[in-house]
Amino acid sequence: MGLNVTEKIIASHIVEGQMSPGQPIAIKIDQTLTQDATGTMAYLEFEAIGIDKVKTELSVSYVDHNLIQSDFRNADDHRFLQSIAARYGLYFSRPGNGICHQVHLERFAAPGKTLLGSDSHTPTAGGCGMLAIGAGGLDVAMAMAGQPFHLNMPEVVGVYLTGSLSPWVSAKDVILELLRQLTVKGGVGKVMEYFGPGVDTLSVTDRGAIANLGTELGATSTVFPSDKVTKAFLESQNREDQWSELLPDQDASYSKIIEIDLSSLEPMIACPSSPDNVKKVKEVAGRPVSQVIIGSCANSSLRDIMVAAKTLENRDIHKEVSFEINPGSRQVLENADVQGALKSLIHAGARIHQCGCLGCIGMGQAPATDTISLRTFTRNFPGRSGTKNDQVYLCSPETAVASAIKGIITDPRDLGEAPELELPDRFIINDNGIIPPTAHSDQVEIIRGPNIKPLPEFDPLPEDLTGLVALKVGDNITTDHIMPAGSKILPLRSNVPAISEFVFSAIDPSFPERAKKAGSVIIVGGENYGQGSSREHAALAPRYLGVRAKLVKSFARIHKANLINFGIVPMTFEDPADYEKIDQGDTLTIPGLRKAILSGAKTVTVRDSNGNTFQARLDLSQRDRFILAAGGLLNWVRAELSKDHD
Ligand code: MIC
Ligand code: SF4
Repeated sequence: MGLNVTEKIIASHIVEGQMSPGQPIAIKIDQTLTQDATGTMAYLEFEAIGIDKVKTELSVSYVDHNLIQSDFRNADDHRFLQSIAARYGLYFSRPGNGICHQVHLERFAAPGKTLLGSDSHTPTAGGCGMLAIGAGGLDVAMAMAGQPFHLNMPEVVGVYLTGSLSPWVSAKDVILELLRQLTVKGGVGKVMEYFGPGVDTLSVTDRGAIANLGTELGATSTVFPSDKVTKAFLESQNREDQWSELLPDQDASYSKIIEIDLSSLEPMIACPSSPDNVKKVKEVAGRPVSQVIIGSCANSSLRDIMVAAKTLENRDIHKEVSFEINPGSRQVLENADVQGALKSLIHAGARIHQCGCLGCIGMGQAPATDTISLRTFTRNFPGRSGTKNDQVYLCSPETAVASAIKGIITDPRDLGEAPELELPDRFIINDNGIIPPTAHSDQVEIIRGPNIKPLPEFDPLPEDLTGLVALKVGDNITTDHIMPAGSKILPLRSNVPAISEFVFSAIDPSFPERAKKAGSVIIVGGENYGQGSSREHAALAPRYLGVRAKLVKSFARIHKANLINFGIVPMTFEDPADYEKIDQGDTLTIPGLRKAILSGAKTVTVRDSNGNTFQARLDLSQRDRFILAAGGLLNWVRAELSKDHD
């Protein structure tokens, strides 16, 4: 039987296991990327593995998240990352050069390759026909050390596109419609693969925007074919030599097919405070807005900036609105300038910021109290913007600019005729923001600032586990709840003791103190626990505070992998109704947990302090079990390496 594109890429990279959905497999990783907020930890881990040089075809370290330098800490991290890149043979994308996913698509993405990135939106590169997956920093460190990436073989869902988008409707509306249909849990364990005649009508950056938000479906990745459109994109980037065709076989099959007629779509918007709370723009039109931002790895390509600039020719921004542009990369900014976009944006009253994540991760741009902020971003989880009780809506650049003009949420079709966009066949390319690997890397000295603390050491899993339920939470808890970001907390990413003081601070600021006092903690949660970011600090910092296990209804993929990497046992309720029996403050005991894990047991018996007993599932591969018993991946790898030397 024929293969789809995802299966073709996996088949050419598989080193362990069989391509049957749900089964553990391991794949070779060709490229890696890190960004600064996850990167400092990933490189500390890479150093701890003790390899002399990265072993991938290409590894890039980007600085795009922690751009505010309100003291020495972020600037020190940037210098550390630059020296690490020079020392270990990586490309280094300098602060201000752009958001990792936008720059990677422009300069490095290549059809048929695999990419592992320590950022959950790494699948953006799937717009260029590659299999790009987000993971925790430690998994990326292992990939840089030449180790394969372990995952469960995903199901491949086909999204069959027909027709073409109407004026004022764009790629963001396609993925918002899918989020409406499937929700933030709809893609767990799946790769979303797009095919059909409608695909030809989408540019690579349109495809990138769709692949980017596939992460919000919980999907492992999103994959587009590599076709004539991909070829033209690589030509425009002066990289035609990296093109190869990659199409599904005629008789390829998918586990399920979802059909979308692009012509039938209209402007969509995700309402507060989840990316799947999607409505038609016209259903919420008329609400006053105070801030509108075009940017983030979802929508900051040249096309997206040009939509705003062209729409604003001869129009002004509404006087109650702060309209802001965060260009995705310096390449976008430079080309937008040459196209005359800056003139039109500045004249209309836009605030133009540097290229980077900025307000998307709460690094500035927090909206005013009790006002609506419209953003072309990826996530509107509660409080992520930096403002308590925020009202953040996610939309396309078209809806954003129309609303900035009118001062109220506006269906862009109300503006009349859509602007004509002409994009260059060849972009102006200037890679002086990217420093390539150096020849004499072994002479490079690594520069460490005082805020960069060594990795904590963790002990192996005990025979029996007893832990206090120091926190019980509900469904769809995000990593922004577990380990918040923002300008105050992000500078602590290389200092685990300091950052751990903020674990669950948005939900319960007294959690860290209770956890430390208890010494051993089990967290109880609902469905889709740990959705969102790839940040391993959401596992590492709780582990530092004494969290040894989590018992929930279901997990999000990357968070579960991070828990295992840091020796926290992920368990799910055999009967979800048992969730109700446990209260915060109870103590849970799991006798013989270590033995059960090592013997491959699928379930364990949990006793609570009220005398109830129930079953918890251990959905783990053999490798996961060894890692958990060792107390985490680094402990396990070190032990394995020392065995090799014996
Ligand atoms: C995000 O969008 O939440 C982030 C910040 O890019 C994270 C990574 C991080 O927490 O550093 C992600 O998506 O993985
Ligand atoms: Fe940066 Fe936002 Fe994209 Fe995360 S989602 S990589 S914070 S722009």
